[in-house]
Amino acid sequence: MSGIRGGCEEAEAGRNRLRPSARGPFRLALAAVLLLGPPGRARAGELTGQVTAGGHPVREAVIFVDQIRTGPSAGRRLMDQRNRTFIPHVMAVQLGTRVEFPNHDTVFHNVFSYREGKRFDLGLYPVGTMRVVNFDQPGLVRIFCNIHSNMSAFIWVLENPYFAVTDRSGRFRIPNVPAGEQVVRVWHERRGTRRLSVSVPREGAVPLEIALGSR
Ligand SMILES: [Cu+2]
Repeated sequence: MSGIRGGCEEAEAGRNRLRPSARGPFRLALAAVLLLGPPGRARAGELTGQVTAGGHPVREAVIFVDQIRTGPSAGRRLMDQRNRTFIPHVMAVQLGTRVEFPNHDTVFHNVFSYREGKRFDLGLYPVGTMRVVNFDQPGLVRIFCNIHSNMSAFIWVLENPYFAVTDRSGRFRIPNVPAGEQVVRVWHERRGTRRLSVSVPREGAVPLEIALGSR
């Protein structure tokens, strides 16, 4: 928005030099298009690619743009409990997102997080009911169940919306990343982390092939 405003001021200045005429508004619009590109198109690129380890695709890796803070989200997401498993196992959310933890299982669970990031303990709650957590602190949250020690999940709470979790084939796509030099971080539960510097163009996609440790 501010970029477009700035462009109009430049176009206005140009118009003054060109002498006002009946075609002024058209020239102004043309100048704005030449300066800024078509209206509504942000100065942002897209990160796409694949995360691999030892030549194999890595699913459930989190890719995110670091060091950009946008406002918090008012969004809601869901982490289900079925068959003594958290679904999904890995999630990334924007700061301020409320995550629902419904119990759709046949047994009680007691969901908690006690280490870094958001800490909470939802207590025991019956099948068919739900608890909600507001993720209002950035960072990685490790989630467990007090009753079932093999249950675990991870939620990355991020300060901007530029993130993705890789799919089954290790692929990801992050649209609308602000142009410029950006720090991109990659995390996987067992394959470790990577940190890259990526030059994001004002338009178009940057293909990334990211290899993690093959342990
Ligand atoms: Cu449980």
